[in-house]
Amino acid sequence: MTITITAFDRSPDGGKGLARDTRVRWALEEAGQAYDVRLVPFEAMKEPAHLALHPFGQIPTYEDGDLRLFETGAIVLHIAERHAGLLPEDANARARAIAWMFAAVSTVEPPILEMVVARFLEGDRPWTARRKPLIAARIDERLGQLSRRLGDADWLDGAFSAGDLMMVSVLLRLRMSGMLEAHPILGDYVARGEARPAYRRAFDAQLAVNTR
Ligand code: GTB
Repeated sequence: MTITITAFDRSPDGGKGLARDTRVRWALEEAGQAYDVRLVPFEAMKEPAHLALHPFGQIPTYEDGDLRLFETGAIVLHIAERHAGLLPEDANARARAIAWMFAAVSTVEPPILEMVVARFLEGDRPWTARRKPLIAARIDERLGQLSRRLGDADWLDGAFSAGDLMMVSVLLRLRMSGMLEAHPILGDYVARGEARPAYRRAFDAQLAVNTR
């Protein structure tokens, strides 16, 4: 049975790899799993067939035999639990790697998403100009904390894990903003993630779709 994921028919980022199917592609590449991709036009994401897979009408989704999953973190965790290479064998180290996955999406990413909303959805609202510096400060505080924890290590807790995959993916959303430049430790960390052959394969695959 081949794994099938969904992705934007055409990502709004034009192939910069920021849509979340890249995270799932990356996990599948790290795990050495072949997969198919079903491309979903935006309107189709809101129709019953896709809503049956994803209650919020979004991508990515994941199908493997009888299993249908949504939520990127849950999908990456599922892949990591079933295949070697993304979670340590040791139970405590495994729990810590999973904690970093949650930290990526529930502690580091939320202020980054607030900035996305302020810039792209509320850019014309009267409060946005005053709000943006507040959000930027919240992002920067998280980056400082993360940078201090990472220090001179290559990865967040020992060997590369699904926690790093999720954290690097979240930080990549900041690249265009220039906010990573004040945190060279994190810039180098993101570069290490991007240099992984599995990431390159995932990135190139989504780029091919979005530049066809
Ligand atoms: N919590 C869910 C998860 O982690 O899976 C969030 C999924 C999600 O936000 N999906 C987005 C989506 O389907 C695509 S990835 N949006 C359509 C909709 O909600 O109607 C988020 C995303 C979109 C675009 C860019 N970009 O253009 O740079 C980056 C990230």
